[in-house]
Amino acid sequence: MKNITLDVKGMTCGHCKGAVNGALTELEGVDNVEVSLETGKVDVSFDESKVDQAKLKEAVEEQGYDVV
Ligand code: 9UX
Repeated sequence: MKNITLDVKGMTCGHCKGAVNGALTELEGVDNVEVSLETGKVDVSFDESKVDQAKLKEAVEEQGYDVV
């Protein structure tokens, strides 16, 4: 299991948080997601044999947010 933190721009309300959380959680191999609206940080723990950082970034971007 690997832990990373994505720096996400543009999340300001609870729906943003839910959208990002849901998009990541539904990915195969994602174990845990923690979204902070205050800091824009999204902690993700995932199985490296099933998913990678690029996929996680893509899933967040598909929801309409920029990942730094
Ligand atoms: Mo809330 Mo987020 O109205 O893009 S869903 S700010």
